[in-house]
Amino acid sequence: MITLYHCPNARSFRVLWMLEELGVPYRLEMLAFPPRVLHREYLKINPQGTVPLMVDGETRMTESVAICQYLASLHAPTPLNVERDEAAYGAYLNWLHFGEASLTFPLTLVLRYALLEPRERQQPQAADDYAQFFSGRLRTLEKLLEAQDFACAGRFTAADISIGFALLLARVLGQKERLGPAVQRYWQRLSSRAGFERAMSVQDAAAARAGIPLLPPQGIGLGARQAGAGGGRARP
Ligand SMILES: N[C@@H](CCC(=O)N[C@@H](CS)C(=O)NCC(=O)O)C(=O)O
Repeated sequence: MITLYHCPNARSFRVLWMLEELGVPYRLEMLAFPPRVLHREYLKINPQGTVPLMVDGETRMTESVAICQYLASLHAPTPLNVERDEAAYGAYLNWLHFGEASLTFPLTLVLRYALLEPRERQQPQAADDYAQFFSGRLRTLEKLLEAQDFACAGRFTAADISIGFALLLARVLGQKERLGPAVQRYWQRLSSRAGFERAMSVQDAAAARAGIPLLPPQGIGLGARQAGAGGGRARP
């Protein structure tokens, strides 16, 4: 059975949502964020200290979008996957990766420099610049969603899960005003899905059982003092 290591509202939520949409059985290991600071023993199974970590037999994966792509193709045929012979195959891969590389990346700098770092290391200017960078990246999505309901293929796919997580993170970080009207309508479509609601309930119940807060802690720091094997000041 698949094991998923997950922190509340972290990128591992993409995988949790994907598993719920697919109806695949899994075991959830809930960790407090950031795990490399709050769960030092986790570094033994994932030296990077990040979530997600998904273990499926001999397969171990730590990239949330790659895991979604893996699960979609492994469980094909499923509407969540876009097959190589579909016209939207290229668009599917593009939007899958856009969700992480273009949309989530700037938000992680907002998270770090507006929230996670101790007050003396916070950088409001950098946080604001990257929040604006996020707005710029949203323009492409706004235009796309003025013309269609989902990212590609005329249906809900793993690409929407990838993008949907970035929108969730934006909301957690107080950036929801940056979403234009078409993106807001898209968010409503995604977050009212039964699969999304199940994933949220599973997450919230597991966090409550483990006494783990749903919001990232303020000022905990990801700097050199607490850094694990993959950490240090150079990490974004
Ligand atoms: N590109 C990776 C990034 C993984 C990642 O950085 N996850 C964050 C949570 S959203 C994390 O665990 N951060 C804790 C840390 O860097 O110590 C993915 O998409 O899964």
